[in-house]
Amino acid sequence: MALRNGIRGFSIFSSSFRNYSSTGPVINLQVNDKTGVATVTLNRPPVNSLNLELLTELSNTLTELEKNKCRGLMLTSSSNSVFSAGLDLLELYKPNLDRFKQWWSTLQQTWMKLYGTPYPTVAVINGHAPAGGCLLATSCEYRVMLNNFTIGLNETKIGMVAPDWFIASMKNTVGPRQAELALTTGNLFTTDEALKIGLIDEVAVNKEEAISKAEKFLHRYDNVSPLARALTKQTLRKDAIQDLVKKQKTELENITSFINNEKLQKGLEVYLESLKQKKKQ
Ligand code: CO8
Repeated sequence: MALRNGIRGFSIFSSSFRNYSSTGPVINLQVNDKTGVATVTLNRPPVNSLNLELLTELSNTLTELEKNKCRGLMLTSSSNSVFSAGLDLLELYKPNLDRFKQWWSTLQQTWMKLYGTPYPTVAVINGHAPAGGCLLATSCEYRVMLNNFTIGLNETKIGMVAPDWFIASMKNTVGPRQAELALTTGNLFTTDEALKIGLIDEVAVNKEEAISKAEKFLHRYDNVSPLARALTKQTLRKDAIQDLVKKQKTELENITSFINNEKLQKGLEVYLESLKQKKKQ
């Protein structure tokens, strides 16, 4: 499938999962023919939670971009208030185990692809980015965030443990000291706080400015050999990726055997209910 300039969604992938259906393409892809820069927009209202369908489309988009020699990627959201709410908690709550396994493997694959792209990547964070939303952002090489939102790995706050590769992405971004503080407290950082600890690189007042800052970052590579750049990035990031390659099956087995743990399921139920209650207030 050739890339073209213009927004399109993938329709070739199965999009009708029982109880998980969506009304349209959950990923929009726009490629600038002149620069080769792709804008990938997460489009799964209301909060871009990462369910199987969204992750499958994102993963396939990344494969397609790599095949088509993409020169840069901007990852953003179609929402005005949420970049991504992270993993879709409904995939974790009382899951169908076959689907659950497929979902978790797709999450692993998507992370490995995004973290290891040969081309430069920027997250244009135009809304809240908790947990898996923060993972997507920290998998990119650069982050521009709008004011008045929050970002962080809040897993401990909701009684979960972030997998090693979530932690690796955070460590790679803010360093071990800040990562330890951020992960153990489960803190969600405001835009200003995130800037202070290096969790984001720049702040923008609106999406237009954020895109312009992201493009400026990508232009830094105009006179850098794409191959030398890609090999250097691979060298810097390969340990975390190889670590997951080695243990992806074991991790999947472990998490599958743990997912129906009564306490975990009860905790999820309470948390999902609290999100609903918050909405009513
Ligand atoms: N998954 C599924 N549904 C969600 C999620 C989610 N992550 N987040 C929100 N929703 C739902 C809400 O329940 C609500 O549903 P409904 O319309 O049916 O009532 C709808 O989306 C809209 O949500 P809000 O009203 O809360 O939207 P706001 O715009 O007010 O707020 C926020 C947006 C700030 C993103 C807020 O929704 C929020 O805080 N969400 C939860 C974020 C979160 O804690 N995510 C953690 C996910 S877990 C993860 O990513 C990593 C786990 C790794 C370990 C796994 C080991 C097992």
